[in-house]
Amino acid sequence: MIRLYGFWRSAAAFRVRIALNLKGIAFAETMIDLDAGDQHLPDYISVNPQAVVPSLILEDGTTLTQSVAILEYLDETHPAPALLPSDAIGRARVRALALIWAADHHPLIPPRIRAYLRDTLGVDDDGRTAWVKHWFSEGLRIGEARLAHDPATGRFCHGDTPTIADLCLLSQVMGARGFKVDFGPYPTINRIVDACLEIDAFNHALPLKQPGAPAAH
Ligand SMILES: N[C@@H](CCC(=O)N[C@@H](CS)C(=O)NCC(=O)O)C(=O)O
Repeated sequence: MIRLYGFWRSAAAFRVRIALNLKGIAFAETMIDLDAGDQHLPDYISVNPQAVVPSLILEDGTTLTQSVAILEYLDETHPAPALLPSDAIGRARVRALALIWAADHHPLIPPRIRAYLRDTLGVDDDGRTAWVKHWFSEGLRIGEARLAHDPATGRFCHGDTPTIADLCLLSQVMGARGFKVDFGPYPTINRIVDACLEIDAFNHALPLKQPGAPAAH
């Protein structure tokens, strides 16, 4: 069976979990405790030398890394339901939206970044929280501006079926909620998130529903 290396709180693993669920692909998940630093243990480094989750181990033993590359692989090998539009312009729009969150904003907030702010730059708790909330809010502000008045936006980020843009949006939104970011200014995003969470594949993949998550948040 396919094995996902993830962590309950990991935004990048969350994206992959949603895609596996949407496509009905059976998988087992091994949780790498990022709070305990288990991503740096030799056993995991031998899986993913970058010391991050997710990693996806295919049935033939091939290891895939980088969540967006994994999403594209899953979409190519399991085409239904499609997570990318059938037209090139649509695919470019969806990838551009996905990369706002997965490439421009998520990389500013993971544990290794916060550890560097604390240990090397001496940024205190309040400063690190302000940093994280700022970059979450920026990703949401830019996403809202891109989505709100674009006729290509539908029930979801692109049209009326979920795409990889929605997976990347949801992963940022759940992290931002954890940091109590104000969602008032983002009505289009709130509407899309509600639509996603009506789908079991999204719901069952939620960070707080994974083993190891705190019972109440
Ligand atoms: N671009 C990578 C990001 C991977 C990443 O940063 N994962 C985080 C969890 S969401 C992680 O494992 N962080 C460990 C650390 O920062 O030490 C992807 O999309 O897969």
